[in-house]
Amino acid sequence: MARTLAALPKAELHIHVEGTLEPDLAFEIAQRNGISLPYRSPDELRDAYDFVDLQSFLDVYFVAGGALRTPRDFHDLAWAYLERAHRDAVAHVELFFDPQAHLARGIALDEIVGGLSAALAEARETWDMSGSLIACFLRDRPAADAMAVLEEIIELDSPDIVGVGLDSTEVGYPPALFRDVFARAFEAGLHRVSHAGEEAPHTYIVEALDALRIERVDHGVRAIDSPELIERLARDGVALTMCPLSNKRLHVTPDLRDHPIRALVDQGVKVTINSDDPSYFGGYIADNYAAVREVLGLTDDEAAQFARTSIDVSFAPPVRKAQLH
Ligand code: ES4
Ligand code: ZN
Repeated sequence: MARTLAALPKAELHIHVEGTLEPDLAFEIAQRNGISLPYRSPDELRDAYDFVDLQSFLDVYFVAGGALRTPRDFHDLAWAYLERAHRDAVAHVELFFDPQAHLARGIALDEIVGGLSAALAEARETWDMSGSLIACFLRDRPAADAMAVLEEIIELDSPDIVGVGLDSTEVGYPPALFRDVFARAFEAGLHRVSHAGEEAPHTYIVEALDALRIERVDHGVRAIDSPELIERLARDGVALTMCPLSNKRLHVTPDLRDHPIRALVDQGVKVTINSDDPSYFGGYIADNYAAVREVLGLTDDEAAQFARTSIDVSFAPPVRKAQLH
């Protein structure tokens, strides 16, 4: 029996928790914290979603994220996302968060992680949804700051934090700047991922593989420009966590018919479909699956293959993966 895309059990592996902050919740949280956002209403915030590139999005994303202060805020944010993801049959999630964005406002790491972890625990109890956290470093800030945060993460020793990532402004901040940070993360037994090849060329992907020893590439759109890299990704089974609606909104691939997802899959690359910052990009994970199905003319079997791949390339323990297959 054909199952709808929203009912396929799937993992979401490229999702920034701050990017799930819907305007109404941003205002509710700002109000209870006595913070005034530089927009008069949720609608006015929504009107600012007129992005021309990654930076114009990040500017709004960090301002709205400024409403978040307390463990309860982080809990409520993650919980709203998890409830929404459950409706799209997300059975496993690896939530990105940006500790530096919040530490800079005087919030402690254990307050951020405490709130997020409480929401993950509730999702586990309520729907048997598994989940973990990936702490992302802001690549446009000094590597020494990232290293200091990494030491705090290692010290905190949260069972929920399974890995580290690299995000924010890409062009001009090549992966190798973070070589030592990722070496330390490797040594501490943390998984490693990085945004690469979203706005910067395919060479950033190669550099992230070589210098950071990443296990998955977030976005990786520009891999399509290098046959050699495509072959390497396919051979080594390094997955790409792609986000078609994000790429459309940020003008990475303005016309989804030009998205490289199909060409990469056809050449043997493991590709997953994710929502990135769904509050900002006009769709949660099933909407991203639907967009891909529509432009690429996917069959139900092909759509189901994306969902299976997402579970396969997740960092869930093998016993959990076996349950989900
Ligand atoms: C992001 Cl789409 C994207 N790219 C890079 N960094 C990010 N942080 C949140 N969303
Ligand atoms: Zn992202």
